[in-house]
Amino acid sequence: MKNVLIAAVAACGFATVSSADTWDMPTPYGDATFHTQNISQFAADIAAATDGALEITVHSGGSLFPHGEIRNVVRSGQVPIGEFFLSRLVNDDAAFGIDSQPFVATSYDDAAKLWEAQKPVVTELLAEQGLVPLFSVPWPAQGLYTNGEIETVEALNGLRFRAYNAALEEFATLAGAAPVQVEASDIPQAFATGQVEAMVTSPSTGANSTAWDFVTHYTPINAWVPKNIVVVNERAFRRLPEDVQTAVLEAAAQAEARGWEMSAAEADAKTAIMAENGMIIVTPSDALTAGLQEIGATMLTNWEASASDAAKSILTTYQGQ
Ligand code: PCA
Repeated sequence: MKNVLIAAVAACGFATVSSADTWDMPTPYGDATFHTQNISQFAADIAAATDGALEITVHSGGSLFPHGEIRNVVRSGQVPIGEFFLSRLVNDDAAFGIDSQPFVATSYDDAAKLWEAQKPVVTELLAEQGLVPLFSVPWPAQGLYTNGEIETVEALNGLRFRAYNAALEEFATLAGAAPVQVEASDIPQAFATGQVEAMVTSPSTGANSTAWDFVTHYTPINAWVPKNIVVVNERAFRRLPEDVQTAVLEAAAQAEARGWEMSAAEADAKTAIMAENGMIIVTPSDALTAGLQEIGATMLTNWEASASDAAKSILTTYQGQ
């Protein structure tokens, strides 16, 4: 059996089992999250394609490093690979944050076009940090979770509002709400303890956090389609045998395509689960949409004011498509 294995490994041209690499991969979201499931498949695909020459151990839900540290530990080489919410890097450069600006790209088609325009700029910025992007996958469009129907932006005034990045904090503030940063896995507890009373997130995160236990209404404002990204430490990547590098890049391309499909399937399926559990799904009123668009316009002006020429070129490329 052992001989057969060695022969098979040798036949594939991959490094022998004794020189196999094991990579720890921190991710921020839980095992029930489709992003995590997609990453588990990515890891399994690499293990299979390399006959175990590279094994990736996924540490989900912030269990190895908290979300806010994942980029830094990949950058420093403490771990070779990791996942995070791309627009969390907006303080480094506005280019990272364009997918979290309201009403810039609200459909998957537009989100794909935006990623096409954003990717080269982001790739260059990450290269300055010794990081290589492997793949990026969007969440379903972001909607509003509240107790009672929200017919105008004014109805959000004074609410304690869960936020997951700087853009959402700005959004909540412009709506007159009080933003509180809470990680996805802490959402149920934050509502249960009264720390927050409203939020904007995808139907995936809404259903996974059993939103029906703490809010009555879901309004699919579908205002933006933000992405997660998986990055690898460049030095760690270059140390891999060339055929293993190729296998990683192939698995990454598959994971990106599969992830976008999983995301699209989730949008309706998870909204249906929320309705089955008694949540009222409300079509946004014209007044609410107009108010939110006004907030979006202000935010985009602010974003442009903080953006480099390269970051601004993302918007012009995207809008010219
Ligand atoms: N879920 C994550 C990020 C965006 C989303 O849909 C969250 O709520 O933290």
